[in-house]
Amino acid sequence: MERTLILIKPDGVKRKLSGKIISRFEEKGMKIVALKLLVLSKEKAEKHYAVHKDKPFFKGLVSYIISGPIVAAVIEGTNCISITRTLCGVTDGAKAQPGTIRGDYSMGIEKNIIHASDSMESFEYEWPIYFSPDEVLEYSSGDEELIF
Ligand code: FUP
Repeated sequence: MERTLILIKPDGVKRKLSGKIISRFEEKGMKIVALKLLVLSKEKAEKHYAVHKDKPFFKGLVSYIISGPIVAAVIEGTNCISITRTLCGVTDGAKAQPGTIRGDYSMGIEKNIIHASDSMESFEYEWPIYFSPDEVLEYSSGDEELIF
């Protein structure tokens, strides 16, 4: 089954939206297989966003993502990478469709509430920044045939 990494960013946690956001993925049918609240180190933040290291927004992005607690989760479900991205909406909250997480909760491009891996390669690169293998669980929720 496909997996993806989501991060509820410091604005989402401080605005107390974590429960609502996690519910969206659960209600859609995805299963949480790893979950934690943490403050990211600068080194890990720079590793996560290494692909953007030459961009003008890199410094601000790193200082924002380490500015407070984040919720990290690995969620699982058929095609969950693309479905999760659809539920998040486009990067800029000002342009994201209503009904998406960013469309409903974000007004801008930096404080855009949530991160979700954009590909299998990104997921494989990102998840070990947040979890050790024994923190990512295998279990059956028992409702798979009702959802997929
Ligand atoms: P996404 O995959 O939707 O998270 O978007 P990107 O990988 O393109 O960007 C990663 C993060 O960089 C975004 F969540 C917000 C931030 N960003 C800016 O702050 N300014 C920009 O112009 C583009 C992205």
